[in-house]
Amino acid sequence: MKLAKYILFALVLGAVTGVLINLFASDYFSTLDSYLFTPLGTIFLNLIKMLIVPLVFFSIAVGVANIGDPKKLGRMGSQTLIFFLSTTAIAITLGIIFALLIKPGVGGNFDTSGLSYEANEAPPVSETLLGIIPANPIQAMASGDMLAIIFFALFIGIGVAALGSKVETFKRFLEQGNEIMMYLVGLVMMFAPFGTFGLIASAVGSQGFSAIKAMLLYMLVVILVLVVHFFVVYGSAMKFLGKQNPIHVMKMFIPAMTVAFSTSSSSATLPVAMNIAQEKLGVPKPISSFVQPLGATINMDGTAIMQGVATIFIAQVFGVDLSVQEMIIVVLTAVLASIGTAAVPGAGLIMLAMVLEAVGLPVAGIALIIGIDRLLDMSRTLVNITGDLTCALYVAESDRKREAKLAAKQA
Ligand code: DAS
Repeated sequence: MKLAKYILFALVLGAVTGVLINLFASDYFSTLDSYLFTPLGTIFLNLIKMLIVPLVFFSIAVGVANIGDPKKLGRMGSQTLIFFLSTTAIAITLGIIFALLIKPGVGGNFDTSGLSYEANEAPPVSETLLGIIPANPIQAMASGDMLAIIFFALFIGIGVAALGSKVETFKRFLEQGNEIMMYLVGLVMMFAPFGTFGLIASAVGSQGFSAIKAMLLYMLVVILVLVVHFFVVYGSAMKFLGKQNPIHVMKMFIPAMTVAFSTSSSSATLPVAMNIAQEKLGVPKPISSFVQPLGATINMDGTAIMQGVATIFIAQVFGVDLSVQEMIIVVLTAVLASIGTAAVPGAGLIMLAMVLEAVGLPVAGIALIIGIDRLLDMSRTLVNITGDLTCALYVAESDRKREAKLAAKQA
């Protein structure tokens, strides 16, 4: 927990530094950013990113090999997917409801003339889903294609489980590779306070306060829904489904939350999140290494919340009244969009274009929110990664209950 205190201190120090420079020394920001903040942040980000692909590969392959029983794997997979899709649907519905009630896009003097936003072509969801099967797994690893890496590791794990003692040495290699990766995550986390300081100072220092003022109500609605979803939906799921004390879980998870907040990247946070789940929260390795990498890639409740609020906000700014059917389309599209959202900074905005197009809203409306999106991205990534942990706690508890029942039957 000592490290968590240092990271939190670094986070606050970075934010205060960013604000002070923004207020009193903005002329020096770019120099400080180039020679101090960005280098610190980049060193930390690259150290973590260096571990993601081998960690995800080793941990999923070993996890699936240790699960062995395909029925158990199938049950775990369906529980995980049902949890992910339902919490994401709840998230976006909350976003829509709060935006309809608070009306952040009504009354503000938003100048919509001349707005333009070049939507990066988001890959169609069908392409994302088909792309899960890697034609070239080495290429998938080289390009960090997480879904393809997960699929390939799953297959390797199934093969190792099926061949059993014949491939004992290879299984030991995978287990030792996973141990080494987990150790290196702990080592890299020693640098987290410096990296967090640099990333936050750079992100806060680069924000124009005028943009924040104009979009304050929109930002407050997104943050309010993120907080409600985090404490109410995840808190209840941790307590009633994961049978864990939510306060204890959230305290233990602080280092991962701060890495998510400072990097705005679920995939960069994944190694730390898995390390905490396994070492501090007792989630069995096979479950943590299946649920969390999958979640970091396809489960993004925080992003879905932003997409729900942003869609209603843009509709209000442009004076469009969405029908109930159109809102249902928004929910379905955003759930699909969150599957296709890459676990990197700003990816949620790219998929927002897909949601807006689905209900005929002007994609140019994204230009209204892009200026302050980095600050919101930090908070929604923290929610995204916590949702994955919550699911892992639920699947672990459900597995524990099942094992206990089987043991009682055999007794
Ligand atoms: N930053 C993304 C993530 O890593 C989420 C987003 O862009 O909305 O989770």
